[in-house]
Amino acid sequence: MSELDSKLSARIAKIKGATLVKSFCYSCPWNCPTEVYVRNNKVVYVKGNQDAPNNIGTRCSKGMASWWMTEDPDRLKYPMLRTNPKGERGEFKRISWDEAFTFIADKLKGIAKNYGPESVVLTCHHDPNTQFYRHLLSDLYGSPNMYAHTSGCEMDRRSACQTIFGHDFPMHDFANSKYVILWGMNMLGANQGLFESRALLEAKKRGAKIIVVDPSFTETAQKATEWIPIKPGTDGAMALAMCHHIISNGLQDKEFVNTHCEGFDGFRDHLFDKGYTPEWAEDICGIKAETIKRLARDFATTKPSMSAIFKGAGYYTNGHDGSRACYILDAICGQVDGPGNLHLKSWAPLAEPLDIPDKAKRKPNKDPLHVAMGYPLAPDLPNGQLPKAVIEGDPYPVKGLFVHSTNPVMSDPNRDSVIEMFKHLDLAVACEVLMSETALECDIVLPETSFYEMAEIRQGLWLGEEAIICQPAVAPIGESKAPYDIAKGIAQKMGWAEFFAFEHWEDWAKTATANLPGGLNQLKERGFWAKQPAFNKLVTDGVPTKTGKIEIYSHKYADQGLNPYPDYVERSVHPDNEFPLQVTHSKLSMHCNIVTQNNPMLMEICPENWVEINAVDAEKSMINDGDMVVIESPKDKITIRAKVVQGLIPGSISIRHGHGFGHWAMGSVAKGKGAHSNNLMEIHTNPVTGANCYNECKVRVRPA
Ligand SMILES: Nc1nc2c(c(=O)[nH]1)N[C@H]1C(S)=C(S)[C@@H](COP(=O)(O)OP(=O)(O)OC[C@H]3O[C@@H](n4cnc5c(=O)[nH]c(N)nc54)[C@H](O)[C@@H]3O)O[C@H]1N2
Ligand SMILES: Nc1nc2c(c(=O)[nH]1)N[C@H]1C(S)=C(S)[C@@H](COP(=O)(O)OP(=O)(O)OC[C@H]3O[C@@H](n4cnc5c(=O)[nH]c(N)nc54)[C@H](O)[C@@H]3O)O[C@H]1N2
Ligand code: SF4
Ligand SMILES: [Mo]
Repeated sequence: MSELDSKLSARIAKIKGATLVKSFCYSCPWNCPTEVYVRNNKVVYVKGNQDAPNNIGTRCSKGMASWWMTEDPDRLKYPMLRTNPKGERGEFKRISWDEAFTFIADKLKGIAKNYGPESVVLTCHHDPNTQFYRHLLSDLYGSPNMYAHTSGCEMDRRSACQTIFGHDFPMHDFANSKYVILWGMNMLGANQGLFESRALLEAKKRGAKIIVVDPSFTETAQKATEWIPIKPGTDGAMALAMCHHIISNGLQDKEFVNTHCEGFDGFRDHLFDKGYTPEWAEDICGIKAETIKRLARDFATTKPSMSAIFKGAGYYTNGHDGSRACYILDAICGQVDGPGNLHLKSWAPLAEPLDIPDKAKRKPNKDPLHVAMGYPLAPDLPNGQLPKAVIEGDPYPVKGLFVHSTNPVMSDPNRDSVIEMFKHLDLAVACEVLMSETALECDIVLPETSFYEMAEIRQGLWLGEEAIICQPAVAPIGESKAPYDIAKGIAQKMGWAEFFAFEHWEDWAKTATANLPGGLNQLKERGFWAKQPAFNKLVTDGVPTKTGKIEIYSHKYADQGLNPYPDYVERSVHPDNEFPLQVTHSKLSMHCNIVTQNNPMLMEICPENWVEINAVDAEKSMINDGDMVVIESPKDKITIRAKVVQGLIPGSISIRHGHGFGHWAMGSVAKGKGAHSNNLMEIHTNPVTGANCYNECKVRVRPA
């Protein structure tokens, strides 16, 4: 028996007599279906759900270590009310749930009376378990301002995808692809669906070409066929030049374009009129015209192929058109929604968990904030603009904020302005598992159950239609409550008890799964429900855009007086003599965002974040590998460890995001580890999509 086998046997022996609960992980947004083994109210083992197509029995290191959530002594255990003025470091006293619900309901009533219900905003990260707060604050209370976190994430590509394909969130069929271009997607470092990472590597083994366009020689670039070290913020120029070369050589898929696309001829004229040639793009992107031409030809002639983008290339003020150009490559080559392409996934037939009758719903009197702020095409709240709205009451007063599983003090740009914002709110509620930096700025902190302690049903992020379930495996820590029970408690104090009548999670879960084949029972038993992906369905049936076609010419843009075709304009911030380096950001493979840094196992492997700096720039600044360095922007400075690397485009640095600041205020493992970069930057918001432009930042670096 190998050492590995014997370890596994020992583990299995340990779980003998344990109960198996089918659930899913949300240590990151990819939600792998999971088997949780529980004995005596303790999680004794976790593994991926063997039958689920998302991860086929596996979990990543973050998922494997996530059981710590159920034992972390720093978890919030009871509701807490602030006792000192905002602006000072938060001090809190323990209160009962009844007091917490009364406090919140009274404040909500006051805000509605004085400013209107539109003045209450909800933001969240792990979006779907927020649905009960949405039922409460939107359907019943009447606020149109129910938002997620997308402006910090893939807002530009989401906007591009909505605009061109009428789809929110495409997946990638790497398994069947022969040629893949990844624009700033580090699939093997910051993993997205585990099946996608695996399929990418298997495609490569089969002989598929993987091209990684990224200023950094990422984990994915290291395994790719070719790394294209592009200058930051110039992907749009390269993608437009590729389109130019494809079209001027007649390599586009003429039949596909004629049948399924709107505005091809105008796009061709636009490219030719503007002179978006490979020669034009060469200096802008730092990529030889010959290389751009070769990639364009290979992409157009090797089928099936895929041009895929996520958030990396979108952290600039020109990210909206850059993302559109990357997807138009797919469109003109007919590489959409077929096997091996960008996949316009269909969604499982899940219903809302609460059935609130229309006559009980309150209609808002004001536009949602993103529209009122001047970003009608934004797929989500331009959250970089939220502090201004709160502080100045512009475009209208914002007085209440619910932050649910999101930590804007750490995650949004310009920490100072986020902290300042909290002073101007009448009601700031944190729904959290730990005392985050944001919770510390709030009036009231509500302890939520972790995903090991609560139920949830949501869409699975696999290629085919998929529903997944999270089931309570262990008892809640302390007095923590699930979102349904918290929303219900507030609803009761508001006089809306009848709409939150369910006693057990299975009751609302039955409503949510009423149309799902096999219903709740089968979902509980298997942990997921999935249907094989249907290829070409959306494209042949017509995509949900205004014209029913793939819109290379964007009617949405034209209707707003914007150029319906993507253009290339330079990003906003450029390094200069005083601040000679361009900031870029990337994630840590052993952590997820601001979620895992109080986990002692992951912190043992990766106790701090760091900055990567090219050897040429490091030598100029007399920085050695492993040194502590000071990064200074015009706004602030941080001290962080440096890694000197060859694989990063000179003139830029790459800051790994996740640690730092007070992190977390009461998290004894995380506290004080690493550095937080989000106060280096001023707020730059993409003018169309409302995305945060974290990389619009110039700095200088010196030894600490
Ligand atoms: N291990 C781990 N996994 C995660 C997460 C995590 O924190 N850790 N977070 C999860 C979340 S919320 C997300 S959104 C995804 C993120 O998944 P990714 O977007 O793949 O992750 P990042 O590391 O942020 O990668 C961004 C890349 O963009 C590159 N980049 C920067 N500027 C440019 C540019 O101008 N052009 C191009 N082409 N590239 C550029 C950066 O160098 C970096 O490699 O990962 C998810 N999974
Ligand atoms: N500089 C820089 N900034 C970035 C990024 C970057 O690469 N660089 N990445 C951006 C991206 S892609 C994203 S998606 C955002 C993410 O930023 P956020 O929206 O802040 O989301 P997370 O960091 O995933 O989660 C934050 C909070 O969720 C809490 N939490 C964890 N699990 C639970 C739970 O089960 N219930 C509840 N109620 N709370 C929970 C954690 O304690 C933590 O405080 O950050 C963005 N900010
Ligand atoms: S990829 Fe995300 S959801 Fe899957 S196991 Fe890892 S942390 Fe959990
Ligand atoms: Mo993200």
